[in-house]
Amino acid sequence: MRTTATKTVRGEGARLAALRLLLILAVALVGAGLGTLRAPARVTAQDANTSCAGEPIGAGAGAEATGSPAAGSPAASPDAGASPAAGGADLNVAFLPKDTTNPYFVTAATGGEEAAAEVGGQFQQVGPASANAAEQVTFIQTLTQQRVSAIAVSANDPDALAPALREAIAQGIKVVSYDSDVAPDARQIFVNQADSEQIGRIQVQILGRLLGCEGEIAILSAASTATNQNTWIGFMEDELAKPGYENMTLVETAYGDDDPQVSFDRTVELLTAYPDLGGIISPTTVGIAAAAAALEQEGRGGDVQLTGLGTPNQLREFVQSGTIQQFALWNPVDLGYLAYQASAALVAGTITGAPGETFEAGRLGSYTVGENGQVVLGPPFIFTAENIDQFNF
Ligand code: RAM
Repeated sequence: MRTTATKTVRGEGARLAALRLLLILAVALVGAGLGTLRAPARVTAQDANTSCAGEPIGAGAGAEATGSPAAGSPAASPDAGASPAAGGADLNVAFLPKDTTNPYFVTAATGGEEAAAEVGGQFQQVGPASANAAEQVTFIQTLTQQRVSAIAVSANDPDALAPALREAIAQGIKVVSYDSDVAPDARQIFVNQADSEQIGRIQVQILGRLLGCEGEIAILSAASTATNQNTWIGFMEDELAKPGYENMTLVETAYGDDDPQVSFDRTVELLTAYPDLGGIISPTTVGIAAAAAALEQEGRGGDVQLTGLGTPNQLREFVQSGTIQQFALWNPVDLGYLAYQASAALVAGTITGAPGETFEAGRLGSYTVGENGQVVLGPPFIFTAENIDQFNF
């Protein structure tokens, strides 16, 4: 019995050892497979944190690009540094996003609501159902007639909205632009999600690394008049002009109008027009999600590299399937929260929009108004397969 038992134990031991070996081999093979999936064939031995121009990725404007975009669904702290003077019946802030159906703005609105609850103000979000500047003008006029205390607007066009916003200011309404700026004399504060230069450059830096600094690339943007995307594209082109990008060529900038179907169609058209296309940058959460779906439908996921700006919730499936390896963003909840806090501070008279002024933005802490009335939320964050599951927005 003992012998048998010993044999059995030995036999099990051998089987276990064999299983362990198989497991190690399997892990190694899966690891190698994942490595292939995550690192496309064209990637060179380049340092993963260095751009094609030999600079640290995300560098510039004095901010680290790897800071966390904070909690996915931050819980409001009941006594988190509210601005008491700003609350009350007089504080009625209206958010006017590019469009109200875009999940990015729906998420940002939750931050606005959170701040409103903290400071005791009212919150409403109104706007067009699709990204449309003319319709935004009509909403501005209506809000002006309603005499809201502040309008926080993300502009589909910096100039088309300006006359109506100037009229609102003339009537004593405070105007904050957030996400996408308007002409500087048509608002008091611009709440920028991150440094525009850094946002623009980081997307080229990511794609350059994925492509080993060579190949044809295209940009799939939002509306052709969108202030934020056009500013970022300017910095993308500047980045591409640096030494190190000689073998990367921007073949076209297409516009999907922040419309999922139009963005999808533009992506398919790009694939047809440029059979050798190596990568696409889509600096819009709507565009990048639609482009990822189009790449997968066309069987080009993982073959044509895709990066840009997106929300973790919209891109999770595409990161899991390997169509997207890296993309950037900030926390839209915090953006909405900060836009509301800045509006409240303007209404309270704590700030006027002059450079150097400071105000308390609840759980986000203290902010200083910079040049040109700009308040910057924080650095952009790079999402990857490794960290995406930590975020829920
Ligand atoms: C879209 C909008 C928005 C932009 C994000 C990244 O949701 O165009 O303005 O900031 O993408």
